[in-house]
Amino acid sequence: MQRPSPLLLLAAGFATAFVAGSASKQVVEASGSGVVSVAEIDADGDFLPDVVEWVTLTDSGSPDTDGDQISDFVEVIASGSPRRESLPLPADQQLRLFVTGPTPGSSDPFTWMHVFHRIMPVGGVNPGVGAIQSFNLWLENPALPGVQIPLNDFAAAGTVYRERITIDEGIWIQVSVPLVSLSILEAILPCTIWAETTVAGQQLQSGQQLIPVPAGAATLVPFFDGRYVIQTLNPVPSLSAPQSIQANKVCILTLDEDTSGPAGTTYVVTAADCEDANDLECDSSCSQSVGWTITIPGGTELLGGN
Ligand SMILES: [Ca+2]
Ligand SMILES: [Ca+2]
Ligand SMILES: [Ca+2]
Repeated sequence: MQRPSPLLLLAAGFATAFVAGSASKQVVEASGSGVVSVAEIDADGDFLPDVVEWVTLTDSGSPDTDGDQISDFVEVIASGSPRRESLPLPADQQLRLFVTGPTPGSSDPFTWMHVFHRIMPVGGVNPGVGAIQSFNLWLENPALPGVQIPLNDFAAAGTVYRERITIDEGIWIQVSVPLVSLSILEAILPCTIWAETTVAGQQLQSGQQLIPVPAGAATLVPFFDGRYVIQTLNPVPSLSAPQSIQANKVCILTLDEDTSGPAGTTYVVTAADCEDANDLECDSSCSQSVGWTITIPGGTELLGGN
């Protein structure tokens, strides 16, 4: 019998964190916990926590980054274009998953997983939170092609639940769970964490690609016009002043599909342009990323929109 790989053991431990945490089934209402966690800090009140706006490349100081009168939350949950003016997308049952890293200088060392739903009325009737009929979470890694490692028991101590009922944009739900420390997460990179849910009969999927970069863990963010940005999971502390944050340097990458196999679809970076994102600077070494290859379980289709 083959011994399980260290990767599988690490990932199993990752899943165990959920199982162990489920014993208490502690779900904390944002307003009732008494302790404000990073998953609840939402400076601009648009329902996306500041830490999530870092990985979505939206402005945590503005509820409408691109000023097109459509809120950041609505554009992000609908896989729209929160950084570029655009027309409204159809409002429907929706799901997005994000993983964020610890904030430099914070006493909270955990990475977090955030799952957002938007639930819309069905046939003129608002089905409420009970419309969520099934929920699955799993992790995939290119080293274990075709294996879905379940992370199913979606509750842990410190879980944050937030809900907002809007007039014509549905019910918004956030469930955020503290995961492992960043160093443990980095040990199992690269990987993709997936969520699949059934809402009012519709099956929805959302995935977050996590990759190792010199600054730590990062994610691939759909940016605009089929291009992507590699963004760190958390702000990177300045080397000279650890309590301050380095400029968020981004490169906009063009990916061309290369090969497809059991481990996922492999893309080659064929162009890397510097472009401002919310006044963020581009890295002068951006062009060096041309020629990189990135393998994504399931391909880019399910990573969301722009
Ligand atoms: Ca916000
Ligand atoms: Ca915002
Ligand atoms: Ca907008």
